Amino acid sequence: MDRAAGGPVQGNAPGNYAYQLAFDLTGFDATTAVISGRWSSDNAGLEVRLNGELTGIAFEGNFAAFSPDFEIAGGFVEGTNLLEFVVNNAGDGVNPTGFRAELAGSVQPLPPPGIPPTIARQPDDVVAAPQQAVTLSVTASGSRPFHYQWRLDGAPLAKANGPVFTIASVNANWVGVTTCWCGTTGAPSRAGLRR
Ligand SMILES: [Ca+2]
Repeated sequence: MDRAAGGPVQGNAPGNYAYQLAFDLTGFDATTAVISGRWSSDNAGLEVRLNGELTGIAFEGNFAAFSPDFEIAGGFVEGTNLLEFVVNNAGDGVNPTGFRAELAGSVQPLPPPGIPPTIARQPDDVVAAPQQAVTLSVTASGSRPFHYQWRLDGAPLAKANGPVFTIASVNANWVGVTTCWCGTTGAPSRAGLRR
């Protein structure tokens, strides 16, 4: 790691490195997964990504000391997940880099068969301007598999069969949806989920 007397500088080229951890949540309820931990790196810890999405976690990089504790409590999927720590190795030439992390995780097993699906997390209320993009989402719980159907004033919408529904450009035709999601707490469940 250090320059040997008269020898070459050892280490790695400058640039960004992604330290990857893959794990399989098959058989587990990914909506209940949580990873907590702390990390440090040489040099700056630029970002932490879960399944390609930024988590908002970064650390300035001080290899002698760990970051404050962080927690990732969303963004997990059933099946294979990929957690990535992106570390920059600074400088103009080859020099040492490093990464260290302490992680702990928890997840609940999938429910047994026979538990009817319910919406565990309702869509957030949305107030949108014309031509704005709107994304609505629900989190379901209960036995798998889930079958989703988003509806507008009771009428099923085409190609709206997942937990996330995006309207690319809101116009007057979507007022029913807007009304629905801005309504009382119980209203959104009308439109969410069927089995
Ligand atoms: Ca370095």
